[in-house]
Amino acid sequence: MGTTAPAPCRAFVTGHDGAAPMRTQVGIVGAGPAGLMLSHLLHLRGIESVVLEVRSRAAIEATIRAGVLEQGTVDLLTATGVGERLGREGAIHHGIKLRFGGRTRRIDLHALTGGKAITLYAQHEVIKDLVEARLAAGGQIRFDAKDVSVHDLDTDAPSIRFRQNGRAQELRCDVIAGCDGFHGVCRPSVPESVRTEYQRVYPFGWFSILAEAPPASDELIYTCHERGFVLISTRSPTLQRFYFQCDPHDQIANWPDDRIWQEFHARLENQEGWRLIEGPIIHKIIIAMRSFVCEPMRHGRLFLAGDAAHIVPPTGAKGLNLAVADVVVLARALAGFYGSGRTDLLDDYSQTALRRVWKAQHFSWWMTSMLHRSAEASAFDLRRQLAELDYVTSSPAASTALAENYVGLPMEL
Ligand code: RFL
Ligand code: PHB
Repeated sequence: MGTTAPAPCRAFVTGHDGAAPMRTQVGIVGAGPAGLMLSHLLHLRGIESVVLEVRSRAAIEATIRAGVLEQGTVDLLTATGVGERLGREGAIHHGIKLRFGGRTRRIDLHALTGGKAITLYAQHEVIKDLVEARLAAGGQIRFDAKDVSVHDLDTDAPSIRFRQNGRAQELRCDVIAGCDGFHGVCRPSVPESVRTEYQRVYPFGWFSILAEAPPASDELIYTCHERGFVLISTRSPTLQRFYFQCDPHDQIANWPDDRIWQEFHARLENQEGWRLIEGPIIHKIIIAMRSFVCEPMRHGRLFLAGDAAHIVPPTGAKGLNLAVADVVVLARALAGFYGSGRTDLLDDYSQTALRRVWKAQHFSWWMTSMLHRSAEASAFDLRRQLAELDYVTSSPAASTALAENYVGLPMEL
């Protein structure tokens, strides 16, 4: 990075068809949790940004994804003034359950982590809260920004080109944050010769449903059954989120509602008298599962954050939380850059973020392999898997390791 911090400047909106290009300090691609949270944190530090989002506001506010917020994510949203509705509507869970071999055991997150917990609050509600906060503070989010491309990354004056309402526009900035998710344009804009990608694709996926039903359990249940994994989660007293392990190439059309409920009942019911409560299914989706990391997370003036740089299988509930942890590191580094011209924090961004990313990768891979049934598993593997679950749920040392990771490692660990 250059050694002098550019002076702050106000973003203004004009096309580049003959008019002056727009200018801001940090150009952010993507209005997911990473992009919106970064814009919010930068605003609180007096740094300007413009967010460019390919989809409409209605679309991003309706996309159903994550549900589990780590303690650190909740604390950050609260401390930065966007946690009011989360505090009212989020459900705090002090434990999770693991079900295997016909029994259910509880991991007491609260007791094992010195009072921490997780909060169930849907990702699209976090998105709504952040969009509202940014717009109320005069922040610029350009929805429906098409054909976004990033340029001059290895200079001090990178730029983003896009089309809006059919008009070609350019946004000049000091720094670009690539927060455009796994399928975005920022990561592929880093030359292949300077990035390394680490990947594991799993031979199974998750069939996910939203059902209008009362809660099936007061806490999440992660189940390892001989027919495959099941997760019982929740969204509200009237809406439940359930998942079962499936073939990632399966088709939703193969799963009429009756067959879905039969599969849940077959995998969940045991001698303990618990029964899943059915209700109308209002959403079905099949999710493929992969672990992925791109290194480094920075190229010149482009900084990648969140799913643009890494993907975890959802079993550890880490993706959104990792995206937030990345932008905490990035916002602090940018504050150092604009505040005193220091560039060391930006230079360290990738290394600092990756330390936490790889720990979350390990945890997500571990939870996934411990809880899913693989077609290639031998009788030995199955016995070993049950022994591991038995150990994890009965040894205080092992349960503490699970709990500490599940509620979230400290933001910069
Ligand atoms: P996102 O959310 O994908 O946002 C990227 C945004 O960029 C936009 N975009 C572009 N904009 C402009 N130009 C382009 N060319 C663009 N290309 C894309 C997109 O429209 C989008 O708005 O990435 P971000 O911000 O990094 O956030 C990551 C999280 O969304 C993701 O990791 C989580 O949803 C993962 N995840 C979970 N994470 C948790 O922490 N806890 C959970 O409980 C949890 N459960 C889950 C999950 C993900 C799931 N699915 C569907 C993969 C459960 C599921 C089922
Ligand atoms: C969810 O509620 O969507 C959810 C919960 C836990 C996970 C993944 C997803 O591990």
